Amino acid sequence: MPHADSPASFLDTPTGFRSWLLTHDHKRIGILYAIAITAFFFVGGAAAVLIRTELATPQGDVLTADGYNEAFTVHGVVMVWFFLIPSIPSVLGNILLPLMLGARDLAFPRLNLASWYLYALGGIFTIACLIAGGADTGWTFYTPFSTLFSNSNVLLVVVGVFIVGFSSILTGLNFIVTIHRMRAPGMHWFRMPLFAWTMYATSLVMILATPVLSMTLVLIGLERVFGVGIFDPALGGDPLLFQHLFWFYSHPAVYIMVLPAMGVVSEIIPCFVRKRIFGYRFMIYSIMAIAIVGFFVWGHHMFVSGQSMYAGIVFSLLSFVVAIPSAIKVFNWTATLYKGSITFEAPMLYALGFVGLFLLGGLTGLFLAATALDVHLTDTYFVVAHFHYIMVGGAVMAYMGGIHFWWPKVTGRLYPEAWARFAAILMFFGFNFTFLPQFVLGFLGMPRRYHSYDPEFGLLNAFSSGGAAVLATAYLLPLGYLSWSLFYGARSPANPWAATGLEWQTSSPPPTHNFLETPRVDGGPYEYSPSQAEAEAEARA
Ligand code: HEM
Ligand SMILES: [Cu+2]
Repeated sequence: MPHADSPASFLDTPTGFRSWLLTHDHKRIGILYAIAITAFFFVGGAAAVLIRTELATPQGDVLTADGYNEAFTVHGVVMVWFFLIPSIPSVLGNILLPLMLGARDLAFPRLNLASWYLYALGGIFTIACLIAGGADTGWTFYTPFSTLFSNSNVLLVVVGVFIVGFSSILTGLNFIVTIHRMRAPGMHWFRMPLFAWTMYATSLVMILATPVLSMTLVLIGLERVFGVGIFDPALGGDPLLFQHLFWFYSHPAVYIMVLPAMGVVSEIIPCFVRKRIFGYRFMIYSIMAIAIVGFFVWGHHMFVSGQSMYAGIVFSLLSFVVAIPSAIKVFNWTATLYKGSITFEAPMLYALGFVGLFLLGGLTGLFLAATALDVHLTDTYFVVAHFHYIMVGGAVMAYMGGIHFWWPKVTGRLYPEAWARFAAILMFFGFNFTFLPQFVLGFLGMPRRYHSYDPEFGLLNAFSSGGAAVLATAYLLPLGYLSWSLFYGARSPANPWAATGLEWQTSSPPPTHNFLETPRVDGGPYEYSPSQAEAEAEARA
């Protein structure tokens, strides 16, 4: 309830540049992340524009072959490590987790600030690699290419990714301790919002898997600089070892990207349906199952690598198993809609977009998990389409939904709703326009990572590039109207959506320590009622 003597917001005090760069406030650190991550999104986006411009026609006429390799390497490295992995946890998680738990900050505020500086330092190394001329290994740094053949800039980007990994580990540690130790009185485990649960599961993956990646990157450095034989057969090493180590991290990492997205969607849907989420406990079991089983499926990236056929069969089966909890979640979101009082505000449009696109991404993942089919589809555009449906259609959609949903909470301002709905719809169409043709292209046999291609693939690629232009426009729109709303948007009440989470019980924007009095919790997280929905509908009529 905002009133005249409502406390000063975290945005207003203290003032000055230094107070931001040395802040210990989780909300301010979240905003620092948001700024850095948005910058990287546009760096990665610029590379995507280059890629799609080159692929608009079959001839390799825009970039050289090497230039193209560098473009997709920057694109992948930046989008995965500097945008998607940190995005939801570091921005929304940082800002919301303490608020949702009724805490005054994270458990280790200084460590939290250190994580941001590590992120920035890793980013500097990566940009330095770009300025030095770029690397061309792809975001996966496969050996022996990265150790024997690529140029030495690959070391700069490997160091950058190594450093940003520590940012991830420290954030995970911080979240886990916060969730264990700092929940408000009455908030027991099965009263936590699902977003907090996904932060918990994601943090576990971050601290268990990321060190494996860090170690692998160190080994690349050792081989490249000192000639220690780890991956190079001539020195007694094994190149496949790299793929095992890399995917042991990187498959769980796709759940670092998508679990938080599921958390965001689980907050948005009940709010705009005015119903409790369907199957709350099953949602939690599914979240944990995904996080755990996700550690045992990495070999599905290696079906054609020459790994043993029996290993292939086991990895295939386990990959089907990991789809079950994801399917449960899709079912539960859908069941939440059933007989709900649904309204289509912008965050809800993004959330619904997520459910549909994630479903398509997940189902095509099953195609790829079938070993016989994967021999045909691996390293084709089918794979590119598949992971973009998960990572962009899924995770980026949810991130955008979350930014809109909590924008009034963090900034104290409302954004222009009509523009926001228009951008959400444009993004959905632009996305499908770009990536749906790529399923067909891959199925017809177009391989990924070539800068020119057979003219028979021309039409579908032209579609895809056209769609990319639409999608790029859709991504620029929120940048415009959200910045506008910072200065000219109407003031938001504390709880503009009439949502139930603890974060909505404090003023918008919240005071530095979040709550004037520690909140007490005596019920579940989604106590929306049908009678409330009816009253609202009457008020609107
Ligand atoms: C957050 C958003 C995104 C993420 C996380 C992402 C991630 C990735 C990754 C990991 C790759 C693999 C790179 C490689 O081949 O090694 C890739 C490839 C690609 N991405 Fe994205 N991407 C995103 C957005 C976009 C957008 C908006 C477009 C188009 C406008 C796009 C177009 C492409 C294309 C064409 C390739 C294929 C490059 C090739 O293999 O020839 N991506 N992306
Ligand atoms: Cu995988």
